[in-house]
Amino acid sequence: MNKTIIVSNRLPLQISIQDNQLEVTPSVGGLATGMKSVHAEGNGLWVGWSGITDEDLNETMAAQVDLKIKQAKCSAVRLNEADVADFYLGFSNRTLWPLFHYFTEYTEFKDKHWEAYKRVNQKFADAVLDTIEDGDTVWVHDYQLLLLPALIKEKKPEVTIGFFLHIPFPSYEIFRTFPWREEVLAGMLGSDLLGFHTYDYERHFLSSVKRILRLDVNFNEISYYDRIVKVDSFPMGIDYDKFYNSALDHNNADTEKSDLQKRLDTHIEEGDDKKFILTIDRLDYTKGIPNRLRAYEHFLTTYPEYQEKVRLVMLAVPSRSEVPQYRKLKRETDELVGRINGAFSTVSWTPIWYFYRSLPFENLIDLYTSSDVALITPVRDGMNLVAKEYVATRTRQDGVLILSEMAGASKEMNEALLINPNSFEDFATALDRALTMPLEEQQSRMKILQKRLKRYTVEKWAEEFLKSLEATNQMKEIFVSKKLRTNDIDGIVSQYKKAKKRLVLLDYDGTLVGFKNNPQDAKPDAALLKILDALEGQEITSLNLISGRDRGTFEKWFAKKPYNLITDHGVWEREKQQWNALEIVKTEWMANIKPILESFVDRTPGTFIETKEYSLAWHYRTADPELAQIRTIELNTVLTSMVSNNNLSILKGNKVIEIKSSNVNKGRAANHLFVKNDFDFILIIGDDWTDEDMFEAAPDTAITIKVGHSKTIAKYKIKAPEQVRALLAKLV
Ligand code: GDG
Repeated sequence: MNKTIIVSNRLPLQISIQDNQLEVTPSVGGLATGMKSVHAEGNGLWVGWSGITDEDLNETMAAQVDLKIKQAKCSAVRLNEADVADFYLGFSNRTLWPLFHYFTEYTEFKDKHWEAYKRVNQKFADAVLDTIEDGDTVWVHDYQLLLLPALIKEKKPEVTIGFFLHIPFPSYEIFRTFPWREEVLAGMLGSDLLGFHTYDYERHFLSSVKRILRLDVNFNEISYYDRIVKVDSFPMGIDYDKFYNSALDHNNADTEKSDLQKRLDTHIEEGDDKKFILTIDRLDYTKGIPNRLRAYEHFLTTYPEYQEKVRLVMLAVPSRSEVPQYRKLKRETDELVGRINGAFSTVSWTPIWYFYRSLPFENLIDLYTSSDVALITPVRDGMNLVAKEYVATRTRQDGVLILSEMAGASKEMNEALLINPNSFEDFATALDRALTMPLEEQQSRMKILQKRLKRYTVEKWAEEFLKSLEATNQMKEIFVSKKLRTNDIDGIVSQYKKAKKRLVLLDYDGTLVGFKNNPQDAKPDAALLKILDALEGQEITSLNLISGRDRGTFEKWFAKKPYNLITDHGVWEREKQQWNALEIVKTEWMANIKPILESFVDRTPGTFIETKEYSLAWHYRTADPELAQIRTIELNTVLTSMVSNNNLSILKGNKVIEIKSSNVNKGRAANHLFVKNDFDFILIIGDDWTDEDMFEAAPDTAITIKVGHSKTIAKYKIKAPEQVRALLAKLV
């Protein structure tokens, strides 16, 4: 039976050891709730760290912990103190967390931390690979495990992998500063589906993929070697009923009041104009706490009528206090609260009630239900679930949510009062508006907010993600139908060995060598020449390299090699070191087209013209991908009107547009080879559009192979030049 494996840095369990007694309780966080049914299903499994380092467990205790974890359908990844210091507190929380939240000044780039990040991601991969089988699904969570998808995919290409990032993905301008940007993107692209909270994060990710890895992106699908990676946004929800029902329960007259509630009530009972403004966050610099305090001070100064009436109840939950910036933030927060309370307090009124601790769930509900306004103003936040939880607890649909535009949640909570958290003015006017908002308006806003949250819960979020992940499988089936598998390769090799007269036609760029920024750098390397020499050395094999390259380049590269060469898309053939023209082609048109291409080069940095004997090619591999996309459309329009009169055709290659005579193509050139001899084995390998002509012209018995994933009439698909070389090596 296929299973779903959930992977996150921490297991959804709280483990404590006191006096050698082990206690394991399930955690109640949002993620654990969302995953509950997925995890409970069949032989579902959750892989993660227990929260206890190796050093803190003796062998007997470790075995007991493992057993308890196993009983909870989990599997533990063991981490030692060095892992926690360098991988978790180091790379995860001093590099990725600040960088992805735009805190570049806090971001550290340390090789030691990066090494630990790779090492620990490998530990997670080993734990997953230990239990995974073909047909299983893996769902990886968050920024601590960005390399994991590729580590799994590499070993188990047949499993389906989803990844969800809970924090923002920063814009390209930020991400490009990251020294390990290529590795991290490649790690994420091991997934079949990548999920983000908002469309903006998705857009930023795609932009980095296009600009840094130079991959083709079609809407939200990335072409990655022989696979398609889908990217989408899935805004995470909450367990709505849990919050709503707890609030109902709390508001019930029969429910006994907590000490906290009694304390809150003393303020509320002072009069109708006494209001609570609530803020709840982990004490994290991304949450904008000091700024919020200063803005509150500004509000009390500009609207003095609220003094002695409103109270800011601030719950700051201790977090990552081993990281220096968090300790600094704690000091700054303490000082600010002290200063503001010192400056404004009266005998009967303190403007800020500050709790630095984690409260039990019941007290959280006390705070949510007692507050007239929730002031949620992070400077950057992936989503922010507190904002959603506040809304869910407003059973009478009163109350106002003030929400920062910088929280992912703001994208779907338009009925909140949205503010820019850097503007004190925005803060003050929004607070005044919230505190004076008529009940009807509060209710009409709250109703709309609740409706959406009730529908798109955390369970629904998980369900939608998994549905979409499942759909990538169907897409994959179409793609993998042509995938060249080990048994196909064995068949080809055996047919090859039995044949008496063989014809091998190989395209060059993108087939035998990968693309280079400068086409002249794609010279054949020693390993390639060795394979080609060996093929050429077989008397019954006719080896032909067939390319759009100009004959000058091929003559230079293969001067001393006896291979047959066909260049310029089939204009020239070199046979037994003699060049012959296969076609008579005109070139007068070049003088008219070249100035047009030059004007495109001038306006599109990074592009250049390759002037061949019979064609002109405009290369845009190193141009800005978005600008290049616009320019290719423009160029196509300009050229289309000119080519028909001149019997020319436009070829759209891999990051190149080429204009050449219509009567020349690789199909015609290949035809001329097919009839030359009585071949009983024909192998044709190519990677782009121009090679489709060869595949089409080939006899039915020919073995045609396309490099890459895109649509083809070839019989098979292969991943990349390395795999082509490996196949050819089996023929020699
Ligand atoms: C990351 C992203 C994204 C808070 N104090 C107490 C307490 N909480 C609970 C809240 C809420 C959760 O903690 C906090 O979630 P947030 O979403 O607000 O923030 P992060 O911890 O930064 O989470 C964030 C999230 O991942 C999910 O993808 O939204 O953007 O940064 O559920 O209720 N719970 C209890 N006592 C407390 O004192 N029991």
